[in-house]
Amino acid sequence: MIQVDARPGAYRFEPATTALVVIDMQRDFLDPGGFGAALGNDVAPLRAIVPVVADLLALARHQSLTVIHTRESHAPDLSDCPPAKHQQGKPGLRIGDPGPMGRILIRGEPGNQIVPELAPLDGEWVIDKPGKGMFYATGLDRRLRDAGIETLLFAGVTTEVCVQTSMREACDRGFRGLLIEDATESYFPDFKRATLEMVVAQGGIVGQVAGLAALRAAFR
Ligand code: C5J
Repeated sequence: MIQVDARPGAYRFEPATTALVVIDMQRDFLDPGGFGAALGNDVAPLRAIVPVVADLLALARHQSLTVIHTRESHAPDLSDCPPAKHQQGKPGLRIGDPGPMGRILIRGEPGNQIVPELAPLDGEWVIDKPGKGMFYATGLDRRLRDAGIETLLFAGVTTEVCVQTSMREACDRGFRGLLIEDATESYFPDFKRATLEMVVAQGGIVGQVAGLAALRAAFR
C-alpha cells in the first residue's frame, strides 16, 4: 500500500488498481492557433506544466501504473457536438472550423494530437471524449471496472473544466481521485486555486490533492 502526504489527509492506494489519467494535453489547448487560443486565452501557462506532466508519466510508467490519456475531440461531421457546445467561441474559430493546426478539436487533425513530449506509448489507453468529462460517450467506466481500477491520479488541463468534471464524475461512480496539483493548469490562476480548494473542502468532497514530490516520495 502506498501512502501519499495529501490534502486534506493521507491518500492510500494500491498501484495494481490505480491509473494515471492525463487529461487533454493536446495541441488544441497548448499551442497557439488551437481551441484554447481561439477562445482568447494565453496558452503559455498550460505549456509550462509539460515537463512536470512528463515527469509524472515517467514515474507512473516506472511503477507500472495503468496510463490513460484523454483527448477532447469530435467526429468530422460534428454529429457528437451538441449545438450549445458548437456555439462557443467566435464565429470562424469554433469547433470544426479550419485553424492553423487543422480543424479545431476534430479527431485526427494535427491540433487534436497530444503534444509530442507526452505522446502515449504502445499499450496506454487513449480515450477520445466529446464531452468535458471523461465518461460521457466513451465507454471508460466499463473499461476501468473490467481492468479492476479503483483509484485514479489526475493531471492535465484545464483544472476547472475537463479535469474537475472528470474527477467529479469519477467520484460519483465510486472511483477515488487524487489530483496532482503541479501537473494541472488553467488559463485562469484563480480558477485553478479555487478548484484545488473545492476538491479538498469538506473532508475531500470529490477527492484529494497532492504535489508530484509527495507522490514520488511515497514510492520510495
Ligand atoms: C476546455 C478542457 N477547457 N480540456 N477543455 O474546454 O478543459
